[in-house]
Amino acid sequence: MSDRLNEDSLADLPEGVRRPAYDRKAIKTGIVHLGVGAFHRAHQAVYTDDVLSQDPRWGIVAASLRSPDTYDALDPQDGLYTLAVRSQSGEALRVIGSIRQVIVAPREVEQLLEAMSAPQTRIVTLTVTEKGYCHDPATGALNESHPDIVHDLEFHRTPRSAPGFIVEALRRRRAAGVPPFTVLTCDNLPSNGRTVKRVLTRFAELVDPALGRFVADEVFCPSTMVDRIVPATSDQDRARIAQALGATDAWPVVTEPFTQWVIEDSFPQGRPAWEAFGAEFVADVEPYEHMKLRLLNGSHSTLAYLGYLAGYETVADTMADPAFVRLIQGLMDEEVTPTLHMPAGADLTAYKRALVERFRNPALKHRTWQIAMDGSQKLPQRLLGTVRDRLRENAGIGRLTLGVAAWMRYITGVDEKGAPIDVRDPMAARLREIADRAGGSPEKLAADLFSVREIFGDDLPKDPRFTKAVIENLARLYGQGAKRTVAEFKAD
Ligand code: CS2
Repeated sequence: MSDRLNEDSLADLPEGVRRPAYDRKAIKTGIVHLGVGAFHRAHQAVYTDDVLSQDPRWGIVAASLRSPDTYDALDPQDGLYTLAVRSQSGEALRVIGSIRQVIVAPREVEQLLEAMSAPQTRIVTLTVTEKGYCHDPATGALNESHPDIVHDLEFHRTPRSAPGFIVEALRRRRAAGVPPFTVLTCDNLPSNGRTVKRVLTRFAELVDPALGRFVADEVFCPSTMVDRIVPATSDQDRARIAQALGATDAWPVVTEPFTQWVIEDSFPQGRPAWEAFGAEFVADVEPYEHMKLRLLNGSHSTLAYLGYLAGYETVADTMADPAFVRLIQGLMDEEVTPTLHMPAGADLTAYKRALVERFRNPALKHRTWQIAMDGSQKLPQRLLGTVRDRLRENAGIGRLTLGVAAWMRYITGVDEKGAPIDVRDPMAARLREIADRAGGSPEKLAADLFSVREIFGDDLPKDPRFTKAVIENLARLYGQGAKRTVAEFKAD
């Protein structure tokens, strides 16, 4: 047996390992994906792997927009990798075959553009994280001074950014008389389809006004809600999975049993029948998106900042503390749920109950530090939109503002014991400068952070109900630490 997972070793895998139920050689490329991280490989690539057993048109060419790491892992494996679904009752392994090829965009610009421009490519999917859209998180507009956008507008034939690649490929298709692909964003952005459409249209308009009109009129960007918890793969995972496979997989992905995908059904060029494998097609994704971003991601970020500060390494560790469970349940029930407007039949109580169980899953080592990344890009849709809705109703925001305050305490870059925090955020340098200037004063730290318009907009800093609550919570975090603040938390 080969010691590496690949086409040759597939047949020798142990019986319990599920593998592609189709002939990989017969597959065509129908989808180009940008951002081939763990999330894509545990979510869209899995639904598509299922579809390929019925319809060979939808193979994926996946690109990394930055590092060659995934290529280095998957290329020697013929694109194959293991999906490990973990719960308390064990681990199920499945080899996924839907990714036909991995491209490293920075060194293969032309190859990626060719794949995107090919007539048989009908859909371009994206998981490039919030910051990959090069937009202003508070307004959702293209950030025209973003260095990658400045570069891509000047050299639009050799782009670097996701919007740059998409618009250049659309330009080529239009020039060649090939209909545009559908752009399917699978990131946790508010109204993600509309946001990506706005960003692409503006970018295209800056390249050429006629191209801008073309994007506005003819490119479809359905919104989606995607959900599956996918922690970063650890070396322990690699070793355990290699043992079970009897072959090495350089980059398996580890996830939970739960998975959900809600998609707006507007694909004029056709689409895979993902609904045959659990995806839901609906007319309006927004209620589901609010439910997920506000309940799941809002809780996640709150748990991540507070849990990290309290010394908890993972979400499951944080959820083993009953005071944190109480806080999160209160956040969901009292402060988030009243802002949601779900279609008839949606069972929020069951959804929230399942969420608490998912967060508790001890088989997933989802680090609080991982979720804490990129807070400047996440806060607006996870917590601040809910805050705005609550303020409009003059309703309580005690827990929401504790989450915001915990983020502020976290980005100071020094934890409660005086040890450094490795803050990863596209705004890290600016945030750190603000924190250093504040010199440990919660009032000054909060006031200066409120002035970061890209996060808080123009309205929230002017609302004393919001600013006062954040400052009070921040003062508590400084004064008594996160663990005690959560243990003694009382909503007003
Ligand atoms: C997490 C999400 O890292 C994060 O910020 O909140 O990636 C979360 O695990 C997914 O959205 C779950 O669907």
